[in-house]
Amino acid sequence: MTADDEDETLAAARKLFAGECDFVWGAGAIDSLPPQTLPEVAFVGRSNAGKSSLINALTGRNALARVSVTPGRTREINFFNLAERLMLVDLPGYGYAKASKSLAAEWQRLIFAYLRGRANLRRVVLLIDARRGAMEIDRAVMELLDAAAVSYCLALTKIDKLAPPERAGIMTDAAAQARRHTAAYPEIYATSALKKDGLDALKVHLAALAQPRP
Ligand SMILES: Nc1nc2c(ncn2[C@@H]2O[C@H](COP(=O)(O)OP(=O)(O)OP(=O)(O)O)[C@@H](O)[C@H]2O)c(=O)[nH]1
Ligand SMILES: [Mg+2]
Repeated sequence: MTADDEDETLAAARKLFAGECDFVWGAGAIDSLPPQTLPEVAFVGRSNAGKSSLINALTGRNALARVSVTPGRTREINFFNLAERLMLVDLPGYGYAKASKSLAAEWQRLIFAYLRGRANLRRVVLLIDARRGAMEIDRAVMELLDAAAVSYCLALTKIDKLAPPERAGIMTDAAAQARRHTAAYPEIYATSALKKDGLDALKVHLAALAQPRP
């Protein structure tokens, strides 16, 4: 790509994410998912990893997806229609220790069923809290995605909480994780929803999956 092409790609991606974005559906069970009308991108990760915050930051909204200091905020699979071109999907977090065992198991079943069975799911953004790195349950999700041949990219979140040298280390670790998994993209996105860092690269990655403009 020439520099001009790159500028154009970035401008188009920014424009897409600055467009209309509306909540269209919340599904609490696998049999209540909306029809598959648009390519979908799902934000997946441990409870409190920053999924809802990242969706808000990407779309420039403060309160599109509900964010909370209490983990376990997002309880349904929420669908946001971005400009009639891409569906952004906010999933409940997994690994929420304080949820009752049965509720945690139920959420996990719902999340895993969605990830395994959604034909128009084009990409998963697997969020990893940069302070914690990938944990056992993240690796289990990566294996599930590998097995289901759902391609995904890793996005580190809350990088504002780390000093630059620590960031470099966690990026190297994440890249090593990605290399070990067949369905993972090698590129790692380092983001801060708080400081609005690292959003452009992710917008470009996701905009490439959107339905072409009518
Ligand atoms: N410092 C900092 N805090 C963040 C960032 N992104 C999210 N947070 C905080 O992390 C907490 C969890 O954010 P959410 O976006 O609700 O996380 P989630 O992954 O959607 O959580 P669940 O829906 O419970 O699974 C909130 O207190 C956010 O304010 C970030 O980039 N930097
Ligand atoms: Mg959430």
